Amino acid sequence: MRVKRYVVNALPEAVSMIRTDLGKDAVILDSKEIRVGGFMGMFGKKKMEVIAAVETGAQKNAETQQRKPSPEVNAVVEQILQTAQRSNTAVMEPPQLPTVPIIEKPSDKRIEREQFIIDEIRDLREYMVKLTKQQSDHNTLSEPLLALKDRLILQEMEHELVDKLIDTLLEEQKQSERIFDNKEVWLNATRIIEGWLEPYSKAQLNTEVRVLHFVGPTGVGKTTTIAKLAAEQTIKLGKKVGFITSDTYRIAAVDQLRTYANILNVPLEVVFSPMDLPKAHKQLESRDLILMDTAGRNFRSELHVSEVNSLLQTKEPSETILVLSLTGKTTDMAIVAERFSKFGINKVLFTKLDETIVYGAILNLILKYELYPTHMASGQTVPDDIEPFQAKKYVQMLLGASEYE
Ligand SMILES: Nc1nc2c(ncn2[C@@H]2O[C@H](COP(=O)(O)OP(=O)(O)O)[C@@H](O)[C@H]2O)c(=O)[nH]1
Ligand SMILES: [Mg+2]
Repeated sequence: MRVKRYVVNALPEAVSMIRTDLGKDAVILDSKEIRVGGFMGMFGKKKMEVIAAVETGAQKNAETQQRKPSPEVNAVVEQILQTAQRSNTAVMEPPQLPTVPIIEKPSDKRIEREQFIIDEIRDLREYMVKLTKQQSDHNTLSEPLLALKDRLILQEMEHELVDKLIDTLLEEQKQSERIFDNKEVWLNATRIIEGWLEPYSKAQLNTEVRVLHFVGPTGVGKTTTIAKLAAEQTIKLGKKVGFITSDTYRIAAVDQLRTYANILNVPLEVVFSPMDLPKAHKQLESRDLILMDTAGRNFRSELHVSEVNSLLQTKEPSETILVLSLTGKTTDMAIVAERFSKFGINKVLFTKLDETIVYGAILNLILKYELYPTHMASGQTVPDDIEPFQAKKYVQMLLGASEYE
């Protein structure tokens, strides 16, 4: 085996030298960043040290010979190197070219190992493309746009949406033939996101509807929200409200709603199965508005979603509101939203905004599942800690500091 060491500025430089010196069969055994010159190891110039090798004829026949990568592997590596060359990112480590002991006849094990290597290289390639994208963001995005992008990613706004926003801003910037400063980026981003939310921003409770159902996972705040809304409807609007609860899995759950019912002087009906519903509605015939509480279940299971849905069938116009807490995990919230949206539920109420500083999930869910947000709840106090959803206020929370307004 012939081994040669190269000290270059960037990896692509070494690749062409290796090709010329050692031929196309050469492989890179190692590469690392080093410093050349300088004083006691400091202030040196950054360089890359690349060790390459090529097998000699004699060794090729030996039993323990190292096999060079397959053509597929080589093709992928070639692509990676081209990507690196294009992006001029000298510091990117190349994937280590694999050397695998040869086995005389192709065996399952060998195929498996080869597949493993191909997968590894594919992963590396994806990682490199991502790095290149980040690098190119840093090259092409202005400081204010980069800061906005970083913030929105921390806010867990979906990457696709972040990219769409940044692309729109870049386009607007191009048309105005100048670079937006912080204030302009903030104001334009506000306008664009408010525009996205515009179709969903008039989702107050439908006053035509007499029955409102509240569904959602355990502990998100359904019962508390019902109490808050009931207080608003009775005290502020003078409406006659009635409660129904089907949350009979926990005794305490009924007691919790009963306590609010007593305080607000609202009649409460408890139903154990869909069969009890007509009677409950009959009892509450004279009420202007009926708020129905349901049990939180594992709504990642479609069965539970359809079960709760069967409880919500009423003869008269009704509306179902999905309650989601912002303290939930974004992915869990998305699964629940998707399940319920399949059943035609399109209203959502977000709770516990007071317990987080990450608000991206609201935007993601509204846009992805076409959900109309009715309210935002930010605290445990009944009845004060709830307000109708306001896109403007929400976008300010998402984008942070409103000092530019
Ligand atoms: N911090 C905060 N806590 C809330 C909010 N809404 C409800 N909670 C609390 O969350 C807990 C569960 O609420 P509950 O109404 O019983 O949830 P349910 O299981 O969905 O009916 C209670 O301790 C509530 O006081 C909110 O907006 N913010
Ligand atoms: Mg409850």
